[in-house]
Amino acid sequence: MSSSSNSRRQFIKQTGKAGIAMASMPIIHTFGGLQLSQEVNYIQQPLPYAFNALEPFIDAMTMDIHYTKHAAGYTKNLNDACVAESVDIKSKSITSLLESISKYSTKMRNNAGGHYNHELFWQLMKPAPATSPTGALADAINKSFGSLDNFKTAFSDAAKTRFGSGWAWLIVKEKGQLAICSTPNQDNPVMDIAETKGYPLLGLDVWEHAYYLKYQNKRPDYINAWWNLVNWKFVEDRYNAFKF
Ligand code: MN3
Repeated sequence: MSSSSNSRRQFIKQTGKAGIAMASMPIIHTFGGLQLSQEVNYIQQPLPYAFNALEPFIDAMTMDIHYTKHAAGYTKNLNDACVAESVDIKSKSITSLLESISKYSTKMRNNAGGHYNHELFWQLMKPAPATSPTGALADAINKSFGSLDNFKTAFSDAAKTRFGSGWAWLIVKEKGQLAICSTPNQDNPVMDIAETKGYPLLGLDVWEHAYYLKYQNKRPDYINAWWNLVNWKFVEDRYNAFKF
């Protein structure tokens, strides 16, 4: 698939041979004192499905441009900012960078967020997923929001009412409670400057670049369609990474 070879070329271009050895080493990421091993690093990973795999809900051209242009740009600019601002990406996890983002430039904030958010976004969608969560996550959603339908309505409202560009989130806070919030631009709840802080379980990109080709100004139609793609198993795995 072309996305895979593009990513490979980009990976080699960005990191060189030393980067390949580095990427094979496990990077431990922490959040709120917890160690999480499934986090993203500073390299754009291959898209886990074809550009057209999410049709009819998200069209192939949108996925192609979104992944190869917008998201790839955030990753490149993040790496440039890390060089300019002396961030050692071999030792500093992306999560810990986000947790201290107020110490860095606006370029770092926008692109560290853009990189992290998109790497997460690709993984939490898949073609024909299970239509609901199970296990501890299902219990937590029912306890926090009353029902899955109530949760989806509240999350959709957060996405619909985010003015301009941004993201809607389901997060888990340090003491384990779930919450819904939204952030502007490429900010996210991991950042120290976020109004509501937590570990993102689920995030929805409501920038126009995510939906305009197919849905134009109809953001609510995009949001309603997106629920057909949520990879609940992946969301559950993120939730279960917490040991309460
Ligand atoms: Mn986007």
